[in-house]
Amino acid sequence: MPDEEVGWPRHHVPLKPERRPAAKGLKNRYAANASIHELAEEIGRSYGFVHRTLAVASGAFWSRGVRAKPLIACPVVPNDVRRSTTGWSRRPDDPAKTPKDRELRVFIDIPSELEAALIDLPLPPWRTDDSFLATSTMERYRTDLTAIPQFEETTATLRHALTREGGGYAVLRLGNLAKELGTDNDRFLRIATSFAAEVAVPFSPFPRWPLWKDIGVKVEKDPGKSSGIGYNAFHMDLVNATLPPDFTTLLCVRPDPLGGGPSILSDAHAAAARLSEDCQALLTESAYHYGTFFDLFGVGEEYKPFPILDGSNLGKGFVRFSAKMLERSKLCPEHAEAARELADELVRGQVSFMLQPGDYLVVNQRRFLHGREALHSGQETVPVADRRLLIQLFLRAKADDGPAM
Ligand SMILES: O=C(O)CCC(=O)C(=O)O
Ligand SMILES: [Fe+2]
Repeated sequence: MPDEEVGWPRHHVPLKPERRPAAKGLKNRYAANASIHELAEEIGRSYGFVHRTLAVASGAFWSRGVRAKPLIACPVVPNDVRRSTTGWSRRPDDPAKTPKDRELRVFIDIPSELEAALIDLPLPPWRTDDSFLATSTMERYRTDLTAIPQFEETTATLRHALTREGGGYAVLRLGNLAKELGTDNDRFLRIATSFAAEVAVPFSPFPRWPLWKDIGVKVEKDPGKSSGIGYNAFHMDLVNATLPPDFTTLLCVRPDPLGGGPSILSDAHAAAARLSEDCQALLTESAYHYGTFFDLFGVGEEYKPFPILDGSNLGKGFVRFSAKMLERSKLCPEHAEAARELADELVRGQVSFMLQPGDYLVVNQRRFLHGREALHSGQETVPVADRRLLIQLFLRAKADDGPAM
């Protein structure tokens, strides 16, 4: 493999400042075990280009087997890799791209022809059935949307990004639709819901809440929790349920106007695989707990205590973890230490990017854990109506999708 052993550049020309965030993103993906070939395919550039960029960005390479250890945590890439540099991404309908290129994309643009058709599409309101999107709505949306050219290709790209080997998250860029229709417009939300429904079945675990739940900014809340202003550490949503949502999805209505709060993602299985066997063994013990469980629907029972790793199914299934337990749950010292090592590995392998208005982040909770860097200081000076706002929707895998998804 050409990317197994790579030379150590001794002298290098510093990267131009505008290239640095993108280069850091590549470096993080490489650290998270993506190969140079995969990275080249994802961003639509050559192997040599990625190789040179990584060489200049890190000054060194490690062979894939040993490189985890020398990595320095790179907590923030302040800008979205693809948005911050022009020429790094090509649209999915770019005829110059091969089908393979198209399928390896994590940031997925909506082809302009599809965008135009969606803006005019009169999708009907949805119905729910016991907190799940009704089958009749799923079928109706599917019929209306699959009639539009490029819809099926785009949703296939999305599903592939979420389930391919090493994959597990994607950002569908609905920004133009959001600008055109407005994010508080029912039709915009129906379009987002129809994309979600092509991945899995939308549902709300909170019986009295609507399908989409607001995540705003509350200065008075525990800063490390949802809608708090601080660092929201790596976690899976509803970690203490026997059946957490298979996917968690976050649609950005407004980023932090002060410029903070990049999203962070990390491959949970890759992080666990870098731990020692002793540490992994501790994580397979039912010694962990986090949070409360109250009035939830469609996510099974409360799970307490739970193992972080499924010992009978290592490398698959949920890595049932929230780094928030390190500060908020009482754990015995050796189990706490193993959990801390996992949290460190997640940070070492993380990618980060800033969600822009209309960006729709979809995370396969069986593969990746998510979180968010702190918002910028000074949130109390921002009027509530101008603060960062995401809306969240959970998805349950369709029965025929199998456990590996
Ligand atoms: O604010 C974010 O970007 C993530 C929020 C989150 O993960 C949560 O509320 O569970
Ligand atoms: Fe979350």
